[in-house]
Amino acid sequence: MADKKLYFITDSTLYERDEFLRRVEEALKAGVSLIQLREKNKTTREYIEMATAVHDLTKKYNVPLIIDDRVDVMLAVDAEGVHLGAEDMPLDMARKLIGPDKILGATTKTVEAARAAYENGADYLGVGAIFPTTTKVKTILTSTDTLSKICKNVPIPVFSIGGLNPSNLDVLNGIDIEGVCVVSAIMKADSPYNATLEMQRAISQLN
Ligand code: TZP
Ligand code: MG
Repeated sequence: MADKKLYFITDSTLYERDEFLRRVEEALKAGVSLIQLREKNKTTREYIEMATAVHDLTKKYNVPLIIDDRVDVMLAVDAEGVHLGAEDMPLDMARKLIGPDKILGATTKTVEAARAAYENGADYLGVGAIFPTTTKVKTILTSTDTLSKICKNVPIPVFSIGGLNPSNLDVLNGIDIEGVCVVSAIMKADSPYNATLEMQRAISQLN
């Protein structure tokens, strides 16, 4: 099986702009597979400005940039995809707006929601939170049993998320995930570069 992927989701609230961008670039240098820009408190203008700056970096490293929540921001900066949850634009509408080639991600917490997301055009799923998280998010815990059932019942890639770090990834052993999403494990690390390498090492040991 191909190596599982590391999907880095950002949180810019923790740092000044330059330090935030420096950390994002460290994660890119260390080889994250995907980046999601996740902004909850910015105006549309600010979201677009940050997305443009992050997209300049991700293009340099040839890593797809996914925009959280906002189809309009994703289209405005021509990012590679958008990630939508249950309170965001319905997936079928988003698919119509973004066309067939952009990446459409969806958050799901049940097998039924996962099937529906697939049928409505999602290209991949985020499933969690697997563990409690310190990142600001409205979420509930999702068991590894549900994660495993979702992987077996949808034909698209599934990423696990929520409180994951190199020391607890072993709960994912034997589950057919595409990869792992993290915010804190990279974003809050002393060295995002080293933290990315450590996550990759832990991911590579999953079976
Ligand atoms: N969705 C479910 S948990 C979560 C999101 C966006 C946050 C994950 O952050 P962390 O810091 O990796 O626990
Ligand atoms: Mg959302």
